[in-house]
Amino acid sequence: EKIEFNSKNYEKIEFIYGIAIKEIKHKLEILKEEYKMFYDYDLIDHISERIKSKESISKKMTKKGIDFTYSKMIENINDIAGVRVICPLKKDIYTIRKLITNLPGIKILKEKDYITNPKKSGYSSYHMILEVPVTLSKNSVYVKVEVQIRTMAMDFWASLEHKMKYKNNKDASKNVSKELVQCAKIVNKLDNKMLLLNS
Ligand code: 0O2
Repeated sequence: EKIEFNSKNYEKIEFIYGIAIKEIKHKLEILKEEYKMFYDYDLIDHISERIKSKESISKKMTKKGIDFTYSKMIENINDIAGVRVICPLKKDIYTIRKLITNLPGIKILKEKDYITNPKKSGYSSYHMILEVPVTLSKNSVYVKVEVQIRTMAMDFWASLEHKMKYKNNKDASKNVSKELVQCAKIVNKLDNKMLLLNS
């Protein structure tokens, strides 16, 4: 059935995704504090979150050629809820990934390693699609959350590139894209150097 994309319905969906974000963010914050307290180590610099706007979701669904129903949205759009974990060093990414994998009750649906295989744009990050259990008064549901893990340097690149290009409908010039790929390579060199200096 085709459900109308009215804001009241979407508010309820947003509410559930919001709880899933809180659940996973809380667990990550505990790990951040534990590393600081017990190992005197800053594993995580900071964590940010966002819920995708309905405009952004419908744009993505149109692009993927999926017509809009709530069930199709929930099934096909993996990043309605997004959590970003920013860490100092490249090796921290894999530590965080492992810690997330070991979280009881959390299922891993999909992983994409754009660290080992950066995107053509130069984009580098580790993506995980999780299923987080949300307990409500009458039932429990699994909610998908996309976690993006990246270094501070990768985050610097991604936020600037996003502003300059990614969200822009008109394609950025070929030259700018090429320069951004070069910048991503420099960022990668910087991350590797910082890793060496810290070991
Ligand atoms: P926004 O504004 O961040 O929400 P999937 O169905 O999951 O297989 P999807 O969602 O295209 O397909 O997966 P992908 O490419 O692994 O991850 C998409 C998200 O990663 C994007 O979300 C961005 O946050 C980020 N991302 C991917 N490629 C790039 C890139 O080249 N540059 C930057 N800056 N970020 C990138 P959204 O929904 O596109 O945007």
